[in-house]
Amino acid sequence: MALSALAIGLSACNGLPSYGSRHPATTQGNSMFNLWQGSMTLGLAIGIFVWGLILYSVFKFRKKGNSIPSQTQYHVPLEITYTVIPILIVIGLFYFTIQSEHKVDKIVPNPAVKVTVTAFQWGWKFNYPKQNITIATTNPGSRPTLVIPTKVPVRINLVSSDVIHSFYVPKFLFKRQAIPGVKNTFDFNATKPGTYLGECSEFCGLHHDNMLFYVKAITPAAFKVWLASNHGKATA
Ligand SMILES: [Cu+2]
Repeated sequence: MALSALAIGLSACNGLPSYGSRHPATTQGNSMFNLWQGSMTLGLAIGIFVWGLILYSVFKFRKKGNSIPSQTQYHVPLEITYTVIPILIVIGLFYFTIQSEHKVDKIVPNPAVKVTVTAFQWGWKFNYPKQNITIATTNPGSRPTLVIPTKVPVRINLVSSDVIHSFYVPKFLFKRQAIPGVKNTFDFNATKPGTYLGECSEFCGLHHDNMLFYVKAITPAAFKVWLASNHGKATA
């Protein structure tokens, strides 16, 4: 527990390797990224310890003759120790996972902008109801852009108009299903300006692979200008 707390606590200051993960572009993604770094570091530390013990035993206790070596089974304190330690590790990992999950699923009362994202066969529609802006896939394979401000919370209400799709932005380390008849709500805070590729990650029919889109994060000031110049527009 102390070890997992240490590993996951350490990862918050980002001195640990990424272990093959993308570096996320949202605060919610950062929380998952830190959990991943901490869990991987802890797993690696335990792995090294166990491999060390195995190698030590292999060399130290090689067959040295025909006498039966000392028998150490039913060593109760040892058995209790190696039952309790893994339980504490699992409790530690569970605790940090729940914490991260709460951060990712947290809905703020007043998001800076609300967007209704509709997935359909085979494309996306991004609607900003308050500003009356709609951006959607027009011809098959065109990639609409979801424009969002950085730093502030963005609310997404995700729906589907036909079958199950999945909203996936790899750089956000985030994926959520769009289910007909269900509204899935989540927030994200983009940390820096950039354009990130998004995709549908639920096989939803023949042209599933056409369901690509972009998320473009711009500064709040630039976003204000963008909203004003696109007010009332429906574009592709
Ligand atoms: Cu789809």
